[in-house]
Amino acid sequence: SSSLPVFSQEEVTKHRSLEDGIWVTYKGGVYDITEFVAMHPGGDKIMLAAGGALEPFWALYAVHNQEHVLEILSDYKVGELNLEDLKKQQARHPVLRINSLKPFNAEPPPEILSDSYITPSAFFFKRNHLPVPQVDPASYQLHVEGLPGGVLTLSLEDLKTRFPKHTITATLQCAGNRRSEMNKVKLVKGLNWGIAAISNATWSGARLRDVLLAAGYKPDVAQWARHVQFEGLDTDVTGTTYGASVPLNKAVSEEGDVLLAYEMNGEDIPPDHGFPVRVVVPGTVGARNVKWLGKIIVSAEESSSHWQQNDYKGFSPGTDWDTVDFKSAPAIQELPIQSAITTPADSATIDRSDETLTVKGYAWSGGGREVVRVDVSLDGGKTWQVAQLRSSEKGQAPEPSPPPGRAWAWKLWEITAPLPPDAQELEIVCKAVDNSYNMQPDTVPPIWNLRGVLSNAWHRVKVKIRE
Ligand code: HEM
Ligand code: MTE
Ligand code: MO
Repeated sequence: SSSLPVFSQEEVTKHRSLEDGIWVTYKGGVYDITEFVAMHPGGDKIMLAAGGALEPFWALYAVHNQEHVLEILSDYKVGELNLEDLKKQQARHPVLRINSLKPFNAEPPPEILSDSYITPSAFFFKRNHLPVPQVDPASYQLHVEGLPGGVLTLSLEDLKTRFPKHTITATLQCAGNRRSEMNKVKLVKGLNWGIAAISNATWSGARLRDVLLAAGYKPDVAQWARHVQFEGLDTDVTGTTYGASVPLNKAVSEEGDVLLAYEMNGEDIPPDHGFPVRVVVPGTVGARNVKWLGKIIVSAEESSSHWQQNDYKGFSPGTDWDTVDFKSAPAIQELPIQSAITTPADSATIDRSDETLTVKGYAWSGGGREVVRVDVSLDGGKTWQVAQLRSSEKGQAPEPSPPPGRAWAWKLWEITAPLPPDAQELEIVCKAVDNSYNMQPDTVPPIWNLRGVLSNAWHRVKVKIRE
């Protein structure tokens, strides 16, 4: 194999169509699979990997963990990937739909979300306000300030060895998820996210509670302190860092499960997701889950950052940019009940001969509230059926129910129903219910807001039936 040419990722990514050829990479090898695509037993899905790595897809479809699959692949080898690109590769897969390149913001195609309960890190949505900082794990320091004991400074090693390692499964959702549906009602300010600015992962690290206790936290601190502020190591051109805060009681509660996470899905957190340490505040809007964490400050005040004070707040549909007063609304913390349909895609065509239709999606609620039901309609909301919920990978035993108030992870749902006999078009709708019986609003206009946050109306998808 040493005689094969070496290619850059850029070169591989140019090959994403039948005309240009279809190339993929696997464990540092480059493969031209143009001829194989039409023979693939798994059909069109193979095109999702075009121009990128196979690994994250094969993590979703375990059927590929077989000798004969690797033998087929080996027939198509055309070269090696250069070493630098091999190292960088996993973080940014070309299947991601890019919302902005600088800073990097991207979401996966929706159907990938419901293909696995745990979202592979390569497909996890990426939301950055500022350039991704390169942090050297050997010299990394975390400062904990504002407690009577003075400043506590921890290395990555300290964090890993001085505190018990705790693992949770938690869904992160950006406040701007589904913003594009608000944009259709009336233009809003912000990245035009589809329905996939939400993902689910396992996170491991030290409990924030344990670190605060080690830094001198005692119950009497709660007499003056109300918030825990976080500062990232990412900065804007003026040197200002990303920042956010959460209520002190969430941070110190034994049931809060707030982590200073150094692992995502069992591996070091990838650079895009906050390497080497991010705070994971389960049940809380993505924006408070500060990445590349540099500083923790226990305080009487909320974070003074732009993103805590003048962004990530909800307003009336009647409020515009001339009248908005950001001081008048609280910072978003827990998020409302949410669900969406990941397949079929909007304006897909279904064959009448299929006889049944399978609809899939996700559902999640903030604040540790558990999703207890998802209703699906095939007729725009006139009649409803209850979908099947799942909280583990397909084919695996269901996870035990989380303790009340600590349902941090989403549920995937699915329903297979007969195609209505006379319809030529279907309007598929989903809505979820959590254990406080919170439900989603049926339309967007009453919840429209100028920043396009908290977009959680019933999700609607129209499909055509081909006779
Ligand atoms: C099934 C090969 C890429 C999705 C299979 C099977 C083979 C294969 C041999 C049948 C396995 C068996 O039943 O024993 C390959 C090769 C690939 C590739 C050589 C790359 C060059 C992909 C990608 C995806 C994918 C990128 C998804 C994005 C699937 C699915 C099935 C499948 C969903 C199962 C189909 C079923 O259950 O009937 N593939 N595959 N494959 N493949 Fe791939
Ligand atoms: N932390 C830092 N330091 N910088 C950021 O820009 N973005 C926040 C949050 N933490 C951000 C951050 C926002 S708005 C969201 S939605 C989540 O990170 C996204 O996390 P992810 O990129 O791991 O999906
Ligand atoms: Mo966000």
